[in-house]
Amino acid sequence: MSKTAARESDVVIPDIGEAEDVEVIELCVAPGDAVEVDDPLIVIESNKASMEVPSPFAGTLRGLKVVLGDVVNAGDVIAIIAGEADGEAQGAQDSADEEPAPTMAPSAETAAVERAADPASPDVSPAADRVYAGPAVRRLARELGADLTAMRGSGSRGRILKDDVKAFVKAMMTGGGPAVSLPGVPEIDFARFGPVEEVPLTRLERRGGKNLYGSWLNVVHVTQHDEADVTELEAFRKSLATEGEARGVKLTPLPFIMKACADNLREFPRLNASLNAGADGLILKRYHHIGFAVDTEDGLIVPVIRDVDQKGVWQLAAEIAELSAAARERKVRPDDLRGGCFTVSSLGRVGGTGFTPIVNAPEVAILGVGRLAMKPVWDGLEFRPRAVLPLSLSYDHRAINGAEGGAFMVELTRLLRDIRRLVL
Ligand code: CAO
Repeated sequence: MSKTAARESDVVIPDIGEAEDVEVIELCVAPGDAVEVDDPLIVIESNKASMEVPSPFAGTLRGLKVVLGDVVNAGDVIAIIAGEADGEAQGAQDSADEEPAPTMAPSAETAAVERAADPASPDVSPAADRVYAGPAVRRLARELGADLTAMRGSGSRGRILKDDVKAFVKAMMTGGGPAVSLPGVPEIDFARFGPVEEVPLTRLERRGGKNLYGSWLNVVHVTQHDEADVTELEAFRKSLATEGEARGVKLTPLPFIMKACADNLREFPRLNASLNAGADGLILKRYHHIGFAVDTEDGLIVPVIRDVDQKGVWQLAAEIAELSAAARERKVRPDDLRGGCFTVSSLGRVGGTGFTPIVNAPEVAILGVGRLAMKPVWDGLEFRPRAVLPLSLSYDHRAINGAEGGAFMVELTRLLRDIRRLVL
């Protein structure tokens, strides 16, 4: 076997001028990769500039001796390459046991490629650090506000080229995607810190997550909290328990809440609306279909009850029971999941005194219901035990201003305090 074939050589950081303690900001290759002479191995960055450290010879990368964030200096070993290296390789230090260790060629000849650091434009996100692109391409992407992690590179081994950035930006400009890039979240190998188990999300959870993410990014959320004194409502509801048994319908607070919401939406039509496509007008709906969140084994489903304002509480209770059973058995019809104007998300049976529900876009408002509790309430003369229901209204601030959101809540709590008002 020839010596050169079996040779393993260290690659070291070449002369980098006066720079010291520079950070490794990108790993361009992984162990097992075939590398050619001048292929970038890592990218390092000082206060003033960043540069690629190219491979001084061709071969197979045996391993990297640095990780992202490491601080390195000239002469530090960064990688081991096996293959076609010979004794004249520049920037390499032989590590094969039987070979003498050649010194590093100090390097005016280094092919390190510099780019100016741009203090006004902080560097790419941790996710972007993992993309395979050179400094010039990174700079171009930064200048154009393009997200390198969202691009596919057309260069060798998926390397992102300037043309890829330009094509990506062109696609964005012509409606192919979002006009701004979003910062990513660092990917972490949690197994480094302790035992972990990965479980897949269900299809329903993935779809729901996508909708929630869309709402989170597009809706200008405000959440307003209030409490309704439902002492009388609860007494009335409990008084109907025997009748409910006879009817085969279980009466929980939810149908009363939905009924009160529908009634209130008639008074506050801007909460029963959607923004138009240009977000410069409101589509007011003259119907009052209300969705309610159902917690199923596979994730959340939101069936919609039609014309809630025109139905009685018994009928609403029966439809809630029917639709939530269908949702849990995954038998709900697609039509029962469409057409909602407003959503109620009740965590009453679970607990909690308030939460910030995410608007079920393109609706503009959602009511979160907490667990009712007995509380001492001051009636002007003394504290009295009252059944108090926590409510949280989230809405799209582009469609609804705070005064209107507040007024909706005041009126809703008034209706729930005295549900006789629902017949007025
Ligand atoms: N405070 C206190 N108790 C409440 C309550 C409240 N706000 N709301 C309901 N309860 C009680 C009910 O009266 C019932 O009591 P009993 O068993 O003693 O009769 C019990 O909690 C269970 O009620 P339920 O859940 O069967 O019925 P519901 O009409 O309140 O709700 C449904 C139906 C489908 C909405 C509910 O089962 C559900 O899935 N909720 C979860 C929704 C969810 O996960 N939302 C979060 C989404 S993230 O935005």
